[in-house]
Formats: sequence, structure tokens, C-alpha cells
Amino acid sequence: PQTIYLKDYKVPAFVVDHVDLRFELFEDGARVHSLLNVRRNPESDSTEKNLELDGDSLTLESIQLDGRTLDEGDYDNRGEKLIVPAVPDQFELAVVTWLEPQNNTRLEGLYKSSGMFCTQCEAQGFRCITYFPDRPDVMARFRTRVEADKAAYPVLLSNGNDVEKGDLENGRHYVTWEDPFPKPSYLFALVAGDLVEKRDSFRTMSGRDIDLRMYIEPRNAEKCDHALDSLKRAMRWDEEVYGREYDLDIFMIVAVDDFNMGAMENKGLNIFNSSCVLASQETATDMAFQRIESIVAHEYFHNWSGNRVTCRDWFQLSLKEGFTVFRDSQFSSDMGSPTVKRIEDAAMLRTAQFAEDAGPMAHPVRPESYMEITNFYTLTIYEKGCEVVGMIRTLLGDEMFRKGSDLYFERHDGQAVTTDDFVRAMEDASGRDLTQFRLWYEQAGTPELTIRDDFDQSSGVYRLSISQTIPDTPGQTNKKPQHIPFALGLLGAGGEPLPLTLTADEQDAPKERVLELTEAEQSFEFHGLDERPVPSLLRHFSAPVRVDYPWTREQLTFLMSNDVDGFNRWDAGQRLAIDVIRSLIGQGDSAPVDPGLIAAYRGLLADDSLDQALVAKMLQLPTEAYLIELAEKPEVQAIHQARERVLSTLANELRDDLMACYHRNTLSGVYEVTPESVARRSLRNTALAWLLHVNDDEARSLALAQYADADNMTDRMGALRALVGSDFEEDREATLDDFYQRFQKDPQVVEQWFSVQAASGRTGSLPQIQQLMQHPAFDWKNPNKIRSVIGAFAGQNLPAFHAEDGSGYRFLSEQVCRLDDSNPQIAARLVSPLTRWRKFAPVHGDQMKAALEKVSQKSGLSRDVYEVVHKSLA
Ligand code: B3K
Ligand code: ZN
Repeated sequence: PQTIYLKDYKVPAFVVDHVDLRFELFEDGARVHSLLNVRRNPESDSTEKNLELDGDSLTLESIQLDGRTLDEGDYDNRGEKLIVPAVPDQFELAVVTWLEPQNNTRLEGLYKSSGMFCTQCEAQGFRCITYFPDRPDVMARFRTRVEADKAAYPVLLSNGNDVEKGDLENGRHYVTWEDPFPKPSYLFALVAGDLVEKRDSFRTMSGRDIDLRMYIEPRNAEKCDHALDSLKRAMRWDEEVYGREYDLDIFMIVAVDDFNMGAMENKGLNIFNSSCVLASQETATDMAFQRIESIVAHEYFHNWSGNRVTCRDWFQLSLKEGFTVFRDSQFSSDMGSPTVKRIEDAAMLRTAQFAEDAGPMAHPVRPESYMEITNFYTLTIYEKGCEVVGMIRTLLGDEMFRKGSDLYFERHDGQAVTTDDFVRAMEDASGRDLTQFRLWYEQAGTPELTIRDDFDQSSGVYRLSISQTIPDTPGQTNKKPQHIPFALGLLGAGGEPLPLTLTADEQDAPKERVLELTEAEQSFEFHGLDERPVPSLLRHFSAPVRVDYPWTREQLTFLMSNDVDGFNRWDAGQRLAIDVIRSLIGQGDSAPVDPGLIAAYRGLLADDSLDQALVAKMLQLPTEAYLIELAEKPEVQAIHQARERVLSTLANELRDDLMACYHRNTLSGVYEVTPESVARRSLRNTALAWLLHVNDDEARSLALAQYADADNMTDRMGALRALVGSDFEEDREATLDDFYQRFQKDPQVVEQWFSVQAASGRTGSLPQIQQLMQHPAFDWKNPNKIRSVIGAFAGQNLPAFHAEDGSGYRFLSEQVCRLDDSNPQIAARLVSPLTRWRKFAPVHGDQMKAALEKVSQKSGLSRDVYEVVHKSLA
């Protein structure tokens, strides 16, 4: 496969002003008639005489230039290009293609899911529908006529407004849609199916009434309210916080069961994975409710950050994704608990994005090259990209950041631009120089801060020395220091925040500051202190960096209960637990657990005055995945055992406190998804899981009762998860059976049922996984099922996946090979755990590598998997 480079970017030689599409949908295929108005691009100095169009897996039926039919000798149709030589400066091109959506298992372009037609065009799916300059800087107005059997496909949708409809011969009908906004082809969408419509409406800030419509299969009719409510909240929030108003008259959401990712922001017609949009109290957990709210918001926010202002090329992907993730996390933060949201984002980043940044696929937020763009929809582009935008806001302050965003939208509305244009708008609006800051877009790898301090009693000066290094990553060495906003506070012995006095004569210094790190080594002095303070470093996780500071356990315990920054309280607890777990690795089952940790957790459980949402987070021990990420040559089984040892000690020692916490947090009254009640359910379920972990019989009865009486999925799943994690084998099996019987008709719940088993050591051994894959509800064509069984096994059931005999690795490589033929995108995602083979000691690493080599030897390997596997073995 070919590598594509950013440096080779050229403005398109031709532009398309208008696209007229006609889809004839049948059971055995689809015919697509496309009429393009093409003209030479005045902004290009290219003398290119030939028109080059992209096409993938298409059957070309006919092609006409200005009404003249071209013969096979008149054009060149090889590989993934259609080249029409010597075209005029302006012309009409009519192309007819034939496709087979019913056989499309890649789920890119036009395909069928549960009997309905739907599309996925980002990044390069439109070329699987018709020949087109399939690149985001070609923006055209689309008119789309969809024709299909009226009884089987009563609902026919595309982008924009429906302008015409009618009946045709043979029981067929059509609807024509027109989208007034020029858009890149990746935002095109079409849906045809037998769907139910749920309507709502929204009045915008300028008083326009928008029709909100959700389309679902009839069985899902009761699962739409949450998405529609979330949508309205997101629309209002974007007006209030960013001044962004919706532009079309209709906004549509469609739920489909077979979808490669979460959702897609097609103009006016968002398409969602059912699992990311459908919810009811009985079938979705609190976490799912929150995820849906944030994804609905994310896709909606793309209407401005992505659709009105789009990407010039795919190297700029973070322009829309990083900014939109930033917008959706601000939104979630405003809708719920800001501290909890920050904890969740930082935990994910530190566990998974840091791992990506340290692995063979590490790439900058704005990559320089790729083979398959689909592989670059990564945590780096999304989450690190979000952090980069967040740091700009921290450096500029809220007001200037808003000015910058207004300028960006105003300056670039209707354009396809670059991350550099975004940064320039921020600079121009604020007057700040972000030259060095741009390195965040250019350099891959996670900066590492080494922090040391000393205190001089006689002068009262506390000195922090901070050095930064950025590790080498594939293709990048000797990196330059980056511009890092570093928020901190200092605490006195009584826990009181101290002023951060940077010069001896400064009056009333603030109690929190954002230092700006720009050099490889820097030091800062704080004056006027009577005693050595305890530093609270990188508050709110103000930059996506690693921090090395020699905390003592006393300092961490102190910060856990005294820091004014909730995020750092949580972080101190995590660091303490990590330190304790690490010290137990390889120490056997009777090694004592630091009583300080037990006391700290007891304090958390007892203190009802604390923000319970924060307590719920603090009670969760660092995950195995994070412990592995932090370790040099991780020994997975030993890490697992040490963590289990801490868990069971805490559960035994804190048994009565956990029981009290369980009962104190039992809610009565109607189910609501408020931060307060979410926190209580989470606390109660954590307490239950810990207690069952040590086979507490009373807790077992509580779990069974909670399972049976639950009026919501969070409690039902909490009890099921606790039982699955316990040694009460009969209860575990019986409850799993009952759960399946109850919910077998609901695919979203069956997916949860699969993953709770696949992720657990007790139900997810390799033979059990293989059995799950034989289950009638398992479906190779459905990405959610693959993720919930194979993905959960390799990503969460780490001791089983890393079994010393290498069976987990071999299993994964077999599944990747099998999937590579049907759905390369999903196969390339699935292979990712193996790519970290260099991180592990040879007992693991060698077998992981062998499993990867096996994949690399498969014949006809897709470009997607090829890129990941070859870069990992290089
Ligand atoms: N933009 C889409 C992701 C498309 C992935 C293509 N392989 C969803 C989102 O980020 O909003
Ligand atoms: Zn997005």
C-alpha cells in the first residue's frame, strides 16, 4: 500500500459546484445516477488536463461528458481511480454505477443493516457509491432523489430538506432532498427503511422552529426520549456558550444496529450506532445515558465544528475532532459534575492515549503521513486533540478563547481549513503568540515532567525545578520543548491553600497559578512561606503530560483529604493506591497492605459531607490497564494478583463501612439521571462488588435482591456484575441466564450481557469466549457483538488475554484474520492490543509478536490491517 504525505497536498485542480444524485434501490443491488457540474478550480495553478475521480468497488455502467457517451477507450478506469482525459474547463459529467449494498460487509459506503439501507461516507466511503473527487476540500451542493419499494422502505431520507415526493410504477416511490449548504462528500448520507418517526421541536435563539426527527425500528419506539432531550440541551448550550445556531429547518437522527463506530455527523442527518443513541431506564445504565448525551451533543456540535467549517485534508482531522470533543466535554461538564468529567477524561487519556503515544502507531495530533486514514481516528486525534484545544483555552482565558472561536467560525465559514488556521484565529483574536504551542500539533509522544523541590527555611523560599523531555516516537527524535500550561497550588500543614508569591514584593498573590513551561528546564520560586508546603501539581490535569515527583505516602494521603482541587484529590488517591499495589507485586498473598491506604478509604466511606460523585470515583482502584501502562515490563498476572490483594484487604477490613455505605445510598423514588443519584448508585454498586469479591454472604443476598427488584439497568447490571465477579458460581450462572431470558430480544442489552462475561476472569476464559461466539446472538457481521465479546476479552480481561501459554494472542490473531476479509476497519481496531508487544517481557512479547507475524502473513491482507501490523513489526 501507498503512503500519503501531508507535504504532497495540492489544491484540487477541479471543483464540483453541484451534484445531482438518483438512487434506485433494489433487493439485489442499487443503481446510482450521478450528474456532476465540474469546473476548473481558479485557485489551482495546475495545468492538469485530466479529471481524476476516486472510486472503490464500483461497477461502472455508463459515463457521459456534456451528454456525449464515453467509450471504454475514452477513459482510464484502473485501481481506485477513474481518469477522464482532456476535459474542458467547465462541463457536466453523468456517471451511472451499480453496487451491491446487501453484500457490503465493510459497512462503508452504502450498505444494509437490519433490512434498511444506510450510508457511512467518512472518511472515504462516498467513493464506494459513485466516482467523485472524494476529498474534503471539494465542497458541493447536493440534490438527492431516493427511489425504492414503498411498502418495504416507506421512509426515504437524505441531507437537507425534502422538496418533492411521489409514487412510481411497480409499488415504488421516491423522495427528493436538497441540501442548500455546500458540503464535502464525506457528509453525504442516505437512509431507506421501514422506520418509525419520533418528532420534537426546538426554537432557536433567532426564533426559528426546527423540526427534530428521530427514526428508529418500531421495537425501539420507547427508547428515543433521552436522545431527543439531549439534542435540545446541546442545541441550547451551543447557542449560549459558542453563539452557534442551527442552520437547516430539519435535524434528523437515525439509529442503525450495524455501525463501525459510535455515530456520524452527516449534514442534517446524523446516523448513530443504536448502542449510542437508544436508551430506556430498564435497558441502559447511567453510564450509557451519559455517553448518549455526550455523543448526541458531539455529533450536533459538528454542524459548526466540522460541517460549516470543515477539514482541508485528512491530516487536519483533529481540527474538527479535537475541537468537537473539547466542546462536548465542556457540555457534559456543564450538564453534570465538572470534576468527575475531568477525572473520566484524564483517566482515559492516561490509560489509553498515553499507551498509543508510546507505541508503534504513535503520531502527532496533526499526522504527517498515513496509509489508511481510517486507522487515524485515534485517541491522539480525538482526546489529545481535545486537550490541545483545552490548553489554548487555559492560556488565553475564557473570554479570549470565545473571541477566538467566534473569529474562527466567522473567518472560515463554508471553507475547508487546517489546524493552523484554527490556531491563527486564536492568536489573532487574543494577541497571544502560539508559535511554540504549535509543537503540540507537530510532535508525537507524551511530554514527561520531572519535578523536584526544596525549601529554604531561613529565606522562606520554596523552589520548584521542572524539566521536560519528550520521548522519541516512530520517525521523530530530539524533540523541542513544548509550551505547557501547568496549574498548581501549595498547601500549608493545616491543609490551607497558600498564596503563590512569585516575587518577594508581590502582594495578595493568587492561591492557584498557571505556570507556563517553555524550556527544557525551568525553576520557579515562591516567597514568604513559613514552612515547607505540600505541592498540588498539574491541577485539573492542565496538560496531557506525565508527572514524576517523589511524593511520599503521607503527602498523598494529605492531598487526598485536603486539596481544594477535586481532580488532584482523586489523583492523589490513585497515586497512593498505585504505590501500594506496586509494592505488593510478587509479594504473595499474605503481604500486609499499608494501613494508611485502608484508613484513607475508611475516611472516604465515612464522610457523608464530601461530594459523593467524587467519592464514587475515588473508591475505584486504578485499573489493571493503567497499572500495566505505568509499568516498565509489566507482569500482568502479578499486577492482577497484587491489585486483587488490595481489593480483598480493603473489602475485608472495611466490611461494615461498605455495608453502611451500601444502605445509606439506597435510593427510593423515581429513577433520575442526575449527578447526585448517579453517584449514589455508583457508590452502592462499588460497595456491593467489593463485598461480593470476598464472598460475603449477606452481600450475596443483597445482590440477589437488588438484581431481582431493580427498576433500572444500572442497579440490575451492578448486581449482575458483582455476582459475575464473585465465587458464588450457581448464583452467577442463574443470574446470567435470567438476564438473557429477560432481555434476549434487545440487542443493546445482549451486548452488555456478552461484555460483562467476556471482561471477567471468572466467565471469560478462552473456552468460555469461544462458547460465547457460538451463541445464537453472536453475529460476525455486527461490530457491536465483536467488540462486546472479542474486544472486551482482549481489552479488559487482561490476565486471560495475556495467558502465559500465548493462547489469548493466538486467538486474537485468528479472529483478526477472519475479520480482515469482511470488515477491515474493525479488524484493524481489534489487532491493537498485540501491537504493544515491545512493552512486555519476552515471555509475553515474543508470543505477541508471533501472533502479529501470523496476521502479516495472511494473504490479501487489507490496507487497514497491513498498516497497523507492519508498523508494529517494523
Ligand atoms: N466523524 C465520525 C467518525 C468517522 C469515522 C470514520 N472511520 C464520528 C465523529 O467523530 O463524530
Ligand atoms: Zn467527531
